[in-house]
Amino acid sequence: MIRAFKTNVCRNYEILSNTFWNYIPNEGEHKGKSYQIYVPSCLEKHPDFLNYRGSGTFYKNFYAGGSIRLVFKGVSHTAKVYIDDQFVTFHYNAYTPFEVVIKDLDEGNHILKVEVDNRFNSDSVLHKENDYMTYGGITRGVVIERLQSLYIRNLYFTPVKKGDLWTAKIRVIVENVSDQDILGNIDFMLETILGGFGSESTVFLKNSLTELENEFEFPNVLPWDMESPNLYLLKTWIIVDKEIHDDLIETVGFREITLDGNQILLNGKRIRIKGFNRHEDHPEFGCSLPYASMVHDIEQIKDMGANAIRTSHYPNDELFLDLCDEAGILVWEEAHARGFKEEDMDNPNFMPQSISCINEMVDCHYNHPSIFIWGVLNECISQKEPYASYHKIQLEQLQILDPSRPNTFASNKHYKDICFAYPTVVSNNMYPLWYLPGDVAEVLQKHINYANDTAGKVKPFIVSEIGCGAIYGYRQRSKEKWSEEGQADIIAKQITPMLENAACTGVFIWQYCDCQVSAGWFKERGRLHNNKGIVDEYRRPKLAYDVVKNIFNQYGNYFE
Ligand code: ADA
Repeated sequence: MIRAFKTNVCRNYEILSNTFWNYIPNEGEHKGKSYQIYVPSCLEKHPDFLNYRGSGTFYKNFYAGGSIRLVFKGVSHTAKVYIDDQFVTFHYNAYTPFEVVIKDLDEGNHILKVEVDNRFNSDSVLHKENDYMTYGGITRGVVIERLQSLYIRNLYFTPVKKGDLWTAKIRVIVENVSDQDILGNIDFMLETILGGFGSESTVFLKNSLTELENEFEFPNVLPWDMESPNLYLLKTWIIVDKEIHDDLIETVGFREITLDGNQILLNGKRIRIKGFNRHEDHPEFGCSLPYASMVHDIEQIKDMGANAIRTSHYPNDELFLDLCDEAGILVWEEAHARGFKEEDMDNPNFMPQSISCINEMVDCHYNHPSIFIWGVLNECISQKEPYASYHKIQLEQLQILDPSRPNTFASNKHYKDICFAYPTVVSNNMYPLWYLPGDVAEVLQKHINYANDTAGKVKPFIVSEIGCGAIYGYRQRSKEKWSEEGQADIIAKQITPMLENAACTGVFIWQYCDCQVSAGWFKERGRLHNNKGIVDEYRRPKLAYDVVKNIFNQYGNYFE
């Protein structure tokens, strides 16, 4: 399963994942041995590769011919792809999709070979020892598509609210993979099927360009919001000589995110964030969670009364974003970066790798109505130059790629941050009563005041992290540190002031579930886990679960 809905009816495609691939490791005691490894999965969940850090090669046979497009939703973390031993593409970063088009392939059997490397070294800035686990392997789905001479490469849908009327800007990118110039003879047809209540609007466009952009009116649609996440299928076809040549389908929702002073508005109403940070991590599946497990996460998160998820600290599997679209959960999607120090940001690969991640994230996830804000650079060096200017560049890049959504970065530089002028929303990670003492309400107000003074004008303010740890099953009525009672007590004191302060848009609890951390973090983290989950890594609720549920349910999704 690649997406939660069918993306093509006409285009011929085959899902190459959801089955076993041959795998040969290049390192360690099993070097050179041949394995059958399920794709998608994390290598470390196989009994022979528990702590594997190295390279290895995956093989898969396929039958095809003509022009094909290979799409990888996620390979962790560096991939070199070959077809019949011919190099076809390279990609770095586990958490963003990539694709390659191969023309004029002979009709017949072929071998797809993917060299996968999960080692940490100076070439890899984004993946390093960190407070979460970088796994190895082909961790998300793989698809092969057979293309005709023209195909729809992408589709971008931007809803706009004009009073009571919804319009949408629709941009379609078409590529010609043939040698012939056939651009003058194409009819594009955009058909929007307004599923659910039978209304339909069809627009015919003649165009000779490979990129087409237009704004359309949709008079009878229902909006997407947290309470009623109405989704529609946007179907796009290319018609050549009156025949359907290619198609692409996306789910879309009509909703608008705007900013007004310190307020974030969804369809004109001021939202209150009751959110969770979530790592894609599970003791049995690593970062390669099966669909049912993602569904369960969303059910628990909603059960606790939450309405938002921050994809800390990297772009998520699109299946999870599809589920958020369906569940009406607001998503802060974040480019890949956590806690970079000066030496990381000095690495010449830092900006190119970060910008690629931003570009791929926005390009591939643009249409998800659930994504209400883009984020970059969690807890990096934002208190001095030249690192501050890297924040500026990355936030500007988000603004260029998608002016329809706010953007932000999560700062922990507290009263020294010099970057608050750059994002459209200011966000702070803070851990009063855990890492630092202090009255929570006062600490919050001090942060807001500092942001308002330094950003030059008032912007919305989000608490992007707050939380405290507990080891599941460790119970002490004295509320000692690491006990479930202790966590339940502190979390109540932490989140209530965040929800009470009208200058604060809301809070993302750190974190939804306990997650494994990489070996280099052993000294910092008991059990090799970050234990601040409100549920443990198996999703067993700690005592704090009902405390959070009770508090979140006292506050609505919107400010009155
Ligand atoms: C930071 C960081 C998280 C996590 C957290 C913690 O704020 O952004 O990734 O490391 O602290 O548990 O201390």
